[in-house]
Amino acid sequence: PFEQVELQAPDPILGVSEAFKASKEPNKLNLGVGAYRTEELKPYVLDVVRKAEKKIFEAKENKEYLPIEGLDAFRKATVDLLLGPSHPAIKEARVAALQSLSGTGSLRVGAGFISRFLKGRTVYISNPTWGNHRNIFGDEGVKWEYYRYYDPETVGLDFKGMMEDISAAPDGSIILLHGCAHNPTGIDPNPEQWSQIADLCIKKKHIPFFDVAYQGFATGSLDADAAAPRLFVDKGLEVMVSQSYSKNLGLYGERVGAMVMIVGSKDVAERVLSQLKRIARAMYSNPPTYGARIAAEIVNDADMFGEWKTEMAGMAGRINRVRGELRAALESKYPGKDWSFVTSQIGMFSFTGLSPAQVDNMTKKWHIYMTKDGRISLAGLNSAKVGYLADAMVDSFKN
Ligand code: PLP
Ligand code: TYF
Repeated sequence: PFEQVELQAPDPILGVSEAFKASKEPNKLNLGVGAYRTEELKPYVLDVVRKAEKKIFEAKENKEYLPIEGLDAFRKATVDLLLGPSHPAIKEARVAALQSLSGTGSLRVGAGFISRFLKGRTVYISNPTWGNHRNIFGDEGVKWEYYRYYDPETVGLDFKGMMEDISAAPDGSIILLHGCAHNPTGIDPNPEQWSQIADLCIKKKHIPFFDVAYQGFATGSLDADAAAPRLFVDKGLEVMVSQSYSKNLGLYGERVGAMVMIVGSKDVAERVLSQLKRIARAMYSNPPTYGARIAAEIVNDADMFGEWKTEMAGMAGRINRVRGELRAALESKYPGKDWSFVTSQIGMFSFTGLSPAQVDNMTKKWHIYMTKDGRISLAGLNSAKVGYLADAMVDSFKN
């Protein structure tokens, strides 16, 4: 029965890490996956995470199953971070929050909810978007379509196209939006544009679904980076949100996140949570304890929360510094071209506009590993490698 199984192509992003590992070139550089590296290009465990781990270790907590909905202290922390702790929706108890397996697992539970309770509706995703969105909705049998997002002419947002496509979608569609630091383009709507998108969702009775994977990584501020979902909730929209702590707490492998729905009443929230639990039960039964304890310790303790904010601003600051250095290097090596996009884009990534053939040149000739769509992760770059990267980009653009 297994003879007919075909070989599946590697993930277009995680496959880049595999290729990088296999390379023996001394100059090799991995700008593929969005994972933060130190200036020494080493993985980084936050000091505040180590501190929380020590507390957890000393408390000698047991390893019992968590409830299906997850750790209460974590669920409180995650909603507080998303909306701000004094938000009226929290007081009104109209928030359903399920701890789940980081951003991906949370999105998958959300997709399961759509396939059961919003049957027949289509999810609209940006073109381009994080590649796994298509798999996640597709594997739950949820139909998806693209809305226009990126304009290669301006290397900016195609706001007009985006609004036209969201307008043309059937009433009551689900509109997937990146909370901040859009992956892969690094281009977000501005506050006025967000407001117009929210008003259009109200008019069309659309359901916004925010994928919040980079809170704190766009500006370095948790509150500023949650402005878009907060605006939508404050305008009275009911929203779905997936949250991830992979990047902002550096908890990639611990799988910490949540599927959150802000709905019209406490009664609806209770019923919605009961169904999210039912979906999780068949998928993985209950979420892992360790990472959720870390996140909860940090967010629910004023001192550690402050330390986290400082370390997060440090990570965002290092990325922004190499952004500036890369732009300056490119401008000096290839003055005829407009490189302003390097610093106008935000978050972990830069969407360079390199074509697939030019990306091939980056990898084959320069051993710089990156995704085929021309995205580079600036979190994997340091000052020492900026000049080398700029040389490779200039060489690739000119060929
Ligand atoms: N959504 C977006 C836009 C992402 O870039 C990522 C990757 O970090 C995720 C979701 C989910 O990642 P994770 O499952 O590690 O939280
Ligand atoms: O876009 C990225 O690089 C991150 C990491 O299947 C990631 O979102 C990439 C692919 C994937 C899971 C996480």
